[in-house]
Amino acid sequence: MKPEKYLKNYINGQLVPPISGQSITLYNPAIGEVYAYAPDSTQKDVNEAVEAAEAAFPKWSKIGIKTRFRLMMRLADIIEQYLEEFAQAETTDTGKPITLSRTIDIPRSHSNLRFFATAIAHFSSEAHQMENQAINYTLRQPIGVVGCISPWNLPLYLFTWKIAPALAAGNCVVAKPSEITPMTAFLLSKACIEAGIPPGVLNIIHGYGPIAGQAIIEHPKVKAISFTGGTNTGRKIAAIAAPMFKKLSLELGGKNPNIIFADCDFEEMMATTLNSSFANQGQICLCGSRIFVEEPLYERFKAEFVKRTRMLKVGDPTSAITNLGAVVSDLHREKILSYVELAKKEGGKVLCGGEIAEVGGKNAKGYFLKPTIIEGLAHDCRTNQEEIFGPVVTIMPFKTEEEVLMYANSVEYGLSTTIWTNHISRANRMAEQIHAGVVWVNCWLLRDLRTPFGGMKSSGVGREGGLEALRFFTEAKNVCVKYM
Ligand code: TXE
Repeated sequence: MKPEKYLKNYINGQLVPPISGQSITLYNPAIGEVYAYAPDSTQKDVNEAVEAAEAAFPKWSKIGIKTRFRLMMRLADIIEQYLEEFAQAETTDTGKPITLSRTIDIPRSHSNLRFFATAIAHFSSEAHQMENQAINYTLRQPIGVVGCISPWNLPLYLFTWKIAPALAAGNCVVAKPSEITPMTAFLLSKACIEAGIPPGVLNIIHGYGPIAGQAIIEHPKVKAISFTGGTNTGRKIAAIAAPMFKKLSLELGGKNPNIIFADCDFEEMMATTLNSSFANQGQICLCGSRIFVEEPLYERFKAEFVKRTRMLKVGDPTSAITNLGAVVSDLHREKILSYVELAKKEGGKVLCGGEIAEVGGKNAKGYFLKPTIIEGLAHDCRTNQEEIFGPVVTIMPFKTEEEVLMYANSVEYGLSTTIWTNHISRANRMAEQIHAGVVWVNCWLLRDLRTPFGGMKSSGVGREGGLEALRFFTEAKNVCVKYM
């Protein structure tokens, strides 16, 4: 299960080069150098993948839950067996600390497959009786060929999060990982071959979003799209897919509030807040990037948070003691730094970080940034309204629940929120009024795969996770039988 220098598409059970013969250059963000090449696929490759998926669908959709379960569990076992190879590949591709790849990204990927392989066996549909007249029962049938498109921040984790429910429900899939981080999706292709996944059931196309990604969205035979990525991309995808009446699940950006009341468990909150601010270099759509602290706690929080942030180790992601690795690309680092400049112009004071982290040796040319805390900004300035998607957070004091609720809900996004308090009624009151699809009380990123997951407002449309994902990847058909 070794990474290769020249990645291939996985179509109809075969590893094949792109028809164009062109490739995309892949950089190791922690080294700042080219290390591999991915296929620069076009509509022609997508057409072949859709054709293969369409041909595989009749058999796969009728093969039976037990067989689908067995094959998906085998695929999960292979990922687990090669966990170290997958983890190393993920870290090379993304710049994230190896500890994260080993303990979160890859374990969650095989869990996704196991979870949905099992969930489908517990999936049921409804029946509605019309007294003395008729019985309605609802069939939940696989849709056919579906498209799954995922981003670069949690590559295999999010790729499998979409593919697993689609396959478990009996669909055939054409999937595209991010062109910035395609290596573990390529390894997944090899794992599929080893697991004996029937040809055409899963097809993995590599390529640029506006070319290969868009070809998947536009293809008339792709009936449903599950997408995670930027809000602007989601908007473009919706504009193409809506007039074709495709089913859409969009998991987009976030600008999540972290609301800290003075009565919280300080130690637990501090340790988790460091994590929710800077895990994966702040490149998780669920990171809490706006931190609101109740006034009596503000100064104590600020002093401790800055002190602990300064102690975080930025550096070689292959080292087990690194807290923050590299951000995903040079371009992305520029974008993040431009927001720090904007924050200063808007009157913000940089309490720590705000600049490139100089990491020497083999990492001298890598894309590192110091974790950054900014204070003194209004809740409605651009820095506090737009998604930065890096290791940058703002801190702001508040006096009342009403005030902080207004701040929290003032953005266009509505993905997740964290609330820190030991006051149970307040936690429930806040949770009810907050604009977010996911609310954590006294914790962060504690995920039960059975729960609905997704955002409101510009953070997306639809919910993934558990039965929601299985509902999304099936077509409901009601059958009404009259009593005679
Ligand atoms: O994402 P894109 P990018 C946010 C974050 C980041 C910004 C842009 O703020 O800075 O989005 O990141 C494919 N048709 N998030 O540019 O472009 C693309 O190839 C079909 C939040 O990397 O949205 C990739 O596979 N597909 C986020 C996927 O979409 C298209 C995670 C995501 O890429 C396409 C990542 C098109 N026209 C970034 N254009 C989260 N919510 O977790 C692109 N793609």
